[in-house]
Amino acid sequence: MKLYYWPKTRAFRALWMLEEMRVPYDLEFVNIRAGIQNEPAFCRVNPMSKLPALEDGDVKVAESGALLLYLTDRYPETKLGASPHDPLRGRFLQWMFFTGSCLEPAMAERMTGAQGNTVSFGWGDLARVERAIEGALEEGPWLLGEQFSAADILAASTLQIAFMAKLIAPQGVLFDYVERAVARDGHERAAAIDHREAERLALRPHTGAITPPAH
Ligand SMILES: N[C@@H](CCC(=O)N[C@@H](CS)C(=O)NCC(=O)O)C(=O)O
Repeated sequence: MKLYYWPKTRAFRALWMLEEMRVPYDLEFVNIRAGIQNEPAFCRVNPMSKLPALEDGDVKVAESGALLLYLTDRYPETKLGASPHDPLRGRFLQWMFFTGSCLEPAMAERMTGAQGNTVSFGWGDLARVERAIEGALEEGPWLLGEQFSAADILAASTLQIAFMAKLIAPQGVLFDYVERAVARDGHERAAAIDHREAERLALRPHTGAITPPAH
């Protein structure tokens, strides 16, 4: 299994997921600063020319929510999802879609300072998005209650960016949630890899499509 990756990008979500699952994978480095994502070879993997993307045998999947969902179905024994017969499946799918369709656009809107129409815009606004996540966290430490899932990887890694970008004040239920998530071993392993590769690639910023990882 091959993860198309570049450090300090949304590919971190997939890296975190793979480290939580502890399944074998290879990193395929796509230098988005050098425009390698626009080369035809990578466009065949993701027509949007964006990271992350995954290749698993004949399967190609991009869009971080879809990619993480693919992995939960592929490796159900890692228990980072909810199977179609699990009563949590509905809520699981809801939160898997939530980051890309509500949290991220609401953050982007807040970043631009634009005043949106909260009724017709699918994400409402950032305050509504925050309330929705806070409400879910009343039931337990994670979005599905006691069970940590891929949906938490998507939401927590994105909220972390919201705190760093000062879009949300770093306090309260959401901040505690992110702190819990990033304290997990899987996150620590992924963060160490991301940091190592960022350092290594900063030394050679004009590398090409494929850069072997450091061993
Ligand atoms: N909706 C996509 C967004 C992915 C995305 O925007 N990735 C950025 C890096 S954080 C990227 O690859 N940008 C390269 C480009 O747009 O050319 C997802 O969730 O996977």
